[in-house]
Parts: sequence; structure tokens; C-alpha cells
Amino acid sequence: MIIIGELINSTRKKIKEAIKNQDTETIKEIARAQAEAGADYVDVNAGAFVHDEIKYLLWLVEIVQPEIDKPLSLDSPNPKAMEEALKIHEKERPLLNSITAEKERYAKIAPLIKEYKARTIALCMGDGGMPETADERLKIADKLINDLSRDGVPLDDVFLDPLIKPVSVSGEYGLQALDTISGIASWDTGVHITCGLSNVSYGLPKRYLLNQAFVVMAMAQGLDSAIIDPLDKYIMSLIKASEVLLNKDPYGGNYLKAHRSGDLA
Ligand code: THG
Repeated sequence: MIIIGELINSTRKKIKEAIKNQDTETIKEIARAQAEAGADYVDVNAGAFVHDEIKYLLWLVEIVQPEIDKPLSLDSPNPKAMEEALKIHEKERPLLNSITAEKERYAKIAPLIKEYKARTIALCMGDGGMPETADERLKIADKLINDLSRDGVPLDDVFLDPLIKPVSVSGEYGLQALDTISGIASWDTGVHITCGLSNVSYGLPKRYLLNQAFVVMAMAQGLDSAIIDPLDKYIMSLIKASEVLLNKDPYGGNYLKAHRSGDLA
């Protein structure tokens, strides 16, 4: 599993405060902790600051990247913010979070992927707004795969995201996500499948339980990456256990290694 650490997100109170107060130490500490806990990418998001998003996103990139030896996931719907962040990203191959099938956004982000040889998350969203069914998501996913490969992006650099909505809003949303994941996986195109996993539990108590249950189900359908809280030792352990059970970790090599390091919950 390719883990994207979600914690440096300005929609979180603690982060919003830290950004406002230019509290470098808090941000750096959370970056280090996520990398140490096994994040392959550390997501940075300043989207809660509508007018100052670019300024604060660049500040996050600047202070986070010297702290960790992992690339960043640049989380913004704004192509201008993305481009400015790419210019100062020093590590090999950042992850763009994200491109969509919306015409205008696609046209602005696709050239950046090429120019910076970046990897990208591709959201199952087109000009018709948020898709309502797994079939709509799969149509958009198919288009994104076609368009991105036509435009020369290797599919190993693409992370399709079904766009997970909270099961507290509709009981269908969990199943829709699982059906989308299994549909994309069945095409066997070589794309990765990721998701903002904790969206699923929004609005319910003990969210970690829903996230933990869902990651196991989603991995069984073909999820091979997730945007999660890597400091949750249980979800990280469930991921390692699931990799053994799904034959993604031959002879449990990684699982045993994690056990020996005392990393399993
Ligand atoms: N897909 C992609 N990127 C994404 C998402 C996605 N980025 C943002 C989000 N969704 C994933 N990241 C988070 C970050 C935090 C939380 C959930 C998803 C979260 N925050 C608590 C809340 O909002 O209640 C924190 C409360 C607090 O600390 O103040 O759960 O789907 N590609």
C-alpha cells in the first residue's frame, strides 16, 4: 500500500491555527511523525484559506520538505497554487492532488504533470459535478485513464480516486466506492487506486472503527493506496495484515519485519 499522510490539512482546527500563527514547529513535528509512521507521501493542504491559499501552501512546502525524506502530496484544486508549489518542490516526483476530468482543470493540470514528471491523483469527477453512482464514476475513470495515457502519463503514475462520500449522508456511499474500486481494478490497466478514506466516516462517532473496517474491504476490492492518518497504529497494522491475506506481502516478510520492530498494534 502506498500511504499518503492526511494530517497537514487546513480543514483541521489544529493545522488551521498552526498555519495562522506560522507555528513552524507544530507542522514540522506532524510531518516527521507521519513519515516515521510509514507515510510514502505527506499531503499538504491550505485550501481553507481562500484568499491566501497559495501563500500558505508554499509556506507548508517550504517548511515540511527539509524535515522528511519523502515527497509531498500537493493538495489543491487550484492549478496556479499547484504550479507555484511544484516550482519549489525539491524532492523527486511529488504527487499532485489532484486532476479531474473537468475540462478546464484537466487542461491546466495535465501539462504540469508532464513538465514536472509528477505523479497524480485523478478524481472521478467530470463537468457534470459529483457523480452519483458507481457507473458514473467508472465512466469518468475510463476517460481519465484514456486521456492521461494519450497525453503521455505512465499509468503507474496515476492514482484514481473514486471520491468517497460519508455513509452518514447515504447508506449507499460505501458500496458505491467499493464497486468503483473493484471496477477499476478489473480493467487491469496498471493504474493505482487511492481514496480519502476517512471521508467515509464523517459525521459518525468513533470514526476510526469505520475507517479501519473500510480499509480492509477496499483493499479486498483492489485499493492499493490510501490517504489516511498514518499515526493510527491499528489502521496501519490492519493494512499490513491485509497485505499478507491478499498475497501482496509474500511469506509475510513486511508483516514480520513490522512485528519485530514493535510496529504492529
Ligand atoms: N481525495 C483526495 N484528497 C483529499 C480527499 C479525498 N484530501 C482531503 C481529504 N479528502 C482527505 N484528508 C482528510 C483530512 C482530514 C480529515 C479527513 C480527510 C478529517 N478531519 C477531521 C474533521 O474534519 O472532522 C478533523 C477535525 C479536526 O482535527 O479539527 O477527518 O477524498 N484525493
